[in-house]
Amino acid sequence: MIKGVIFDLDGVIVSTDEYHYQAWKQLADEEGIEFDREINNQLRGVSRIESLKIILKKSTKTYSDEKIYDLAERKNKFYRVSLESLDERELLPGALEIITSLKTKKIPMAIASSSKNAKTILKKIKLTETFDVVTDGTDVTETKPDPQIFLIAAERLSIAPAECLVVEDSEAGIEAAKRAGMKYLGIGTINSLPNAEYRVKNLSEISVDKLLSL
Ligand code: B16
Ligand code: MG
Repeated sequence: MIKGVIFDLDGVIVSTDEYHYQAWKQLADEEGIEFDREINNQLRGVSRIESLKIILKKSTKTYSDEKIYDLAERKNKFYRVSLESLDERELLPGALEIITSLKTKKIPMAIASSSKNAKTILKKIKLTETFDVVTDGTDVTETKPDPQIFLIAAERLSIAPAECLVVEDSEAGIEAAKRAGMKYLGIGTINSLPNAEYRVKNLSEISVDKLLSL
């Protein structure tokens, strides 16, 4: 029985995934590194530094740790500029309705996002007070597909992993949910989430009762 729901943020609740793409694209273009949407798909749910390491595989240059850190900072600056204009209009279809229904049913909810910008994003979309627990990239030492972030969220909710449902748009996140021993719902397509048995295109395609019976 599902007693708590753990939401990923980017790509599930809010469409900041496109902002990440644009920021990485700007960095890659400036550095002369090949980068496209297919490579971008591998970055979903993955931490900033790990994302950069995936991008740099396309470069012939060798980068020092210091340079890697500088590049990651530069990308984050581009990304944070686009976050300035973020508001509720960027909420993804069905997200607010599902969150509101779960709140009405008094189901505890958490955010488990790899992003170190998660709290800024929640403020921008006016959902800071909505979640019982917010776990983000500042709380973890391991990135998805490691289950750490979901296990911390469950512990903070005081709910056993087997009684938690994860809602995720990334392959890394689905893998992390499986490794955490949690139920999951994938947000995406057969192409973006080939390994998600339970999947919808967005949250407008599922009722709260169906979600809780997965
Ligand atoms: P930041 P999520 C993830 O958020 C994004 O999907 C991923 O593309 C990004 O690299 C990661 O956050 C780190 O974000 O650079 O803001 O710390 O999907 O786990 O909510
Ligand atoms: Mg995501």
